[in-house]
Amino acid sequence: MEMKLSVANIKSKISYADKASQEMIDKAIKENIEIVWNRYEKMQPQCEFGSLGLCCKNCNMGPCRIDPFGNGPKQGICGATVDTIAARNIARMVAGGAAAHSDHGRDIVETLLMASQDEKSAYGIKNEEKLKVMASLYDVETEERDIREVAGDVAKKMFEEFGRQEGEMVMPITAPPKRVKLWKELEIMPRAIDREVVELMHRTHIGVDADYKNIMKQSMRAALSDGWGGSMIATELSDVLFGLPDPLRSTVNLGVFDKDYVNIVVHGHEPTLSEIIALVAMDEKMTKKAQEKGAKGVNIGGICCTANEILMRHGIPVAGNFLQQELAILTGAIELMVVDVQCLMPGLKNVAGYYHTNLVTTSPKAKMPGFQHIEFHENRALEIATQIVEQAIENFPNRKNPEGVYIPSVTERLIAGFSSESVYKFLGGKYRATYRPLNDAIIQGRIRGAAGVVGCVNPNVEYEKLHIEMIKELIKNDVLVVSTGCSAITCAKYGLLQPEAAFKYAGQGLQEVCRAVGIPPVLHLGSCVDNSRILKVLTNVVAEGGLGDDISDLPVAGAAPEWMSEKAVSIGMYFVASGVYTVIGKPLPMMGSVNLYKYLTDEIENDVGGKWAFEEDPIEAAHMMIRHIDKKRKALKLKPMIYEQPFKPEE
Ligand code: SF4
Ligand code: MSK
Repeated sequence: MEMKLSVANIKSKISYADKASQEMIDKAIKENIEIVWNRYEKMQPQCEFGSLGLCCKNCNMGPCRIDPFGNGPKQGICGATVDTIAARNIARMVAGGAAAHSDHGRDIVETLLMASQDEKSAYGIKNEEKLKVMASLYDVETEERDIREVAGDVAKKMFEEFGRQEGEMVMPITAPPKRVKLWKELEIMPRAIDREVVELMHRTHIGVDADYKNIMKQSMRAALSDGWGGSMIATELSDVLFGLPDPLRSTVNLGVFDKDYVNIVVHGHEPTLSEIIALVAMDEKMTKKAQEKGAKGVNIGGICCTANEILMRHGIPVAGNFLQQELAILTGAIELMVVDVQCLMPGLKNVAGYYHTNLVTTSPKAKMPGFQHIEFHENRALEIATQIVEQAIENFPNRKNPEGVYIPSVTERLIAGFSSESVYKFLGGKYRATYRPLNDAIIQGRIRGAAGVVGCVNPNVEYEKLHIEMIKELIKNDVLVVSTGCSAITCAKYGLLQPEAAFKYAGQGLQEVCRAVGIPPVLHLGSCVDNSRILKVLTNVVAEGGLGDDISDLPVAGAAPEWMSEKAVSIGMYFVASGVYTVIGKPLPMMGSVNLYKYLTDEIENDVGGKWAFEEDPIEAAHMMIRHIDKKRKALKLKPMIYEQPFKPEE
């Protein structure tokens, strides 16, 4: 009975999903293998106190929960009100998200430092130009100096961004000057990443900050230290070490695996290991070894943001998004899945138990029961990557049921690899890199504005529907979409990252722009930390002129329709604090506090120019963004949209 109910509910959650996912979920149901959707079902009903942000366990007098409707307690044992408790809960989510992104950034700085000191390092400086831009920002001398020396000094200066005890962070001063001035006036200019996260944890300890607005103020400062700090450092230095992404073609979905090959999944977030694994897997020696074991070669497919990192720079196919990590193993064709940090489901162990798949953790920060641990050290990158690839090859003959291997023959073509720099080139034309044509297209009413649609996929909503329906509605209304993370992978699976998508789905104005420059209506800007690229694009648009002098003036909006991680809360908070109207699907877990709800969705706009909105219906959410974009267009006194009549897309 329980299983039947569960199957019906799961089916209702995946009816919109891509064919490959549907096939693999059916396989899991048929073979009675528990996956994330089953666990979600078993968890119902979920705790309402938690969902509404009314539960506190910040000290051992608690846990306490507030009863918003009945005659139950209205204060925690210490006297904390619903506003304090809900605000502290959101603040701690921001702290978790900012910490995760920024620790990723710190790892990349360490890699740069190591590359600068060790001539034999597997990592080099691929993008000297960008390193010099960073050097000039951090006051590092470059004239007549060895590039490694420069890299070493830049890395040391960037370390200060994490632990500086005096003054403010350097990276956020790259924001538009008016925005920086506002942050300083509001006292939310971040001072140092670790400091802001630590202070947020301090303030939310029992008996410290009980003023919900003051807690949100520090939440914004910590989030800004992520977006304009840790995440931006991760992006910029990944470009320095691994090269600036350039638009390229690739494919996506579980069909990227091949039953005749040794299949390795790289999953997680950091590019340091996956870059080298990709390199080793392409080595002819590895092909030979694979052939000795009866395979044709070695094949790599990525999941989550690790996938985005190696897609953006090498065009390595993407196997899937967050909710496809278990589905990949269900093919029975995965010899090894290697993970680093973030968005890794411990439940992978259960699925892998039915197959021959080796699960390998590599970060000392992320060990998991049932996973083999092969610790990754950047100074032995090649050796460790080789060990992992060889282990996968050795595992090829161990497929439990070679006849039962099933890989859905579903793939989709895509174009990825956009960056704030390549948007310059593309939209600016080949001869003069500038944002002028993009600004002009907005000013003239060909493009209505731009939207960043980013973030996770979540079993608590209809899988992928919210992303796709929202994005189609936006581009139909001439809104250019930029995307990152699992949202971008989702767009790829539905063909939205192909130039032809403009002719199928975009309004006439956007379609004309896409046709003129040969871009898709949705631009893949990279991984979760690469949301910092969106901040750069917005800054460049402001700098180009004609659309106001701050990010909050621009006809733009942001969204994370299926968000689930704490990182998404930090991302949302730094976009809001940067002046962006940000719509998420399910509300933040704080709806039990009317005051906090009012502040985050309304009053905060008076402070920072951006605000939150919650809307699960993707079409309505898209129209909320469009209405906001139109409001900004009106305030800028821009011309009406050129094509006012509803446009019939080409067949
Ligand atoms: Fe309860 Fe206050 Fe302790 Fe939270 S901090 S658990 S509200 S006593
Ligand atoms: S991987 S944080 S599920 S986007 Fe960056 Fe995807 Fe969300 Fe993880």
